[in-house]
Amino acid sequence: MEHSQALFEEAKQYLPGGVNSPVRAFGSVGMKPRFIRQADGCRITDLDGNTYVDYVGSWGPMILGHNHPTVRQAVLEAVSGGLSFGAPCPAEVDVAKLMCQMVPELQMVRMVNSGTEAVMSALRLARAATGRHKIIKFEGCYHGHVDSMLVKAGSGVMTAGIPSSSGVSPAVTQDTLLAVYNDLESVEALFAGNKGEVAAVIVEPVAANMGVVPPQPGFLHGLRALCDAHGSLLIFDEVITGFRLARGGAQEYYGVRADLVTYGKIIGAGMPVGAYGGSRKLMEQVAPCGPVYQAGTLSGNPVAMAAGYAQLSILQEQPELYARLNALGEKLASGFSEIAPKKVTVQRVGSLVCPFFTKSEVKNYQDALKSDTKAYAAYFAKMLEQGVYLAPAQFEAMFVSTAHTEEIVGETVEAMARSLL
Ligand code: KE4
Repeated sequence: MEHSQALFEEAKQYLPGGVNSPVRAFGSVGMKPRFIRQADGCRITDLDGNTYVDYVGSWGPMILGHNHPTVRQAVLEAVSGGLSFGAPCPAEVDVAKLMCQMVPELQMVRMVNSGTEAVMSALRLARAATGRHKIIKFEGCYHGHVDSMLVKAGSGVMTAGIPSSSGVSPAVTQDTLLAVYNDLESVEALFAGNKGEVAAVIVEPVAANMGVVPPQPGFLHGLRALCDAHGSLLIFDEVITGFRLARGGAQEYYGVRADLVTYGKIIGAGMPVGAYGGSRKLMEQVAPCGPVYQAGTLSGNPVAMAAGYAQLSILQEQPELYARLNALGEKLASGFSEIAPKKVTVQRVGSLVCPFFTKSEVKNYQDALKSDTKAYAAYFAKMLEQGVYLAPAQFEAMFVSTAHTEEIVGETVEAMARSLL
């Protein structure tokens, strides 16, 4: 581990915390990060030659596993034609069209370069479309580092224990209203207290940034009804759930229609891609056909589009992969539940799994905060020692891929049992 350690010291000279995204620094588990040299299938290898079964999967994009031959080939072919044109290219139309085929509710999308950019743009469009300013979000949900969303956000913000980031102007967050996940009454109260002012409700249809917190029955349908009743838009942030829960994402999985959806991760297959989309009526308000300005030098980049198209095409052509993915998720979660002591509550939706180190069900941010993050850190360290690479933070998800096998998941459960001894 000396190579990673040495490089981490050097990295800290040039990169804040030695990383380009906070959660990677292993701060929450009190360890030093492994620098990864390569990845293949469900495994990653660090600079010191240690190989791990990977349940981070680059935080979601690697649904087919790392270095998938079809995705790799598509990228190599695209690269030979040039990296970026700053002009329309066929690949971006291919991806947009395929996304709209896979998600029936989607009529039009705009490509951007990250989930954060997708959220930022969707919020702007929602405000323009409704002429309203206020946004309802949920404690513990993470929507990227958009200023107005860094209020009681999940993921790295929650891990760092900073309820919201410094440097965010109060003028920006004054229009952000906070509700409690899985609590429709808290949403109703905000609507009642801000009549005619709420542009949109933005929600992770499965909250996967405070660990994995499923929507309670009726919660998402209830949000749909409240938005309809108050003339507000419903935004599903599907940066994690999009094309993971089903080809049609959470809208298909739960049978609830959102007005706008944000995407990231899987649609880039590991390359920097985000997108937002919805009805043609809404999306045609975006420049250049409408007054909502949004732009990006590398948006729709031909190489990134080639990667995303290759991965999405496999998911579109082989829907049976979802049954396999979800069965692996079930095996992992049920296996862990069987061995987990009373102090661990395992929660799962599809191929998203999270062992919470707390004894009761986690339905919202306050429940999640009861987790014993020190116990999680000890579990993380023991799993890493056994060659299993997990999210270095309690408030994240385990991501299963189609490159994991029944056997590998079984071995992971055995490693979990040993880690809890
Ligand atoms: P990016 O800007 O990181 O591409 O996407 C932001 C984002 C938006 N919405 C949801 C639901 C997300 O989960 C994310 C990003 N997810 C985290 C993992 N919890 C990214 C990992 C990181 O921050 O390093």
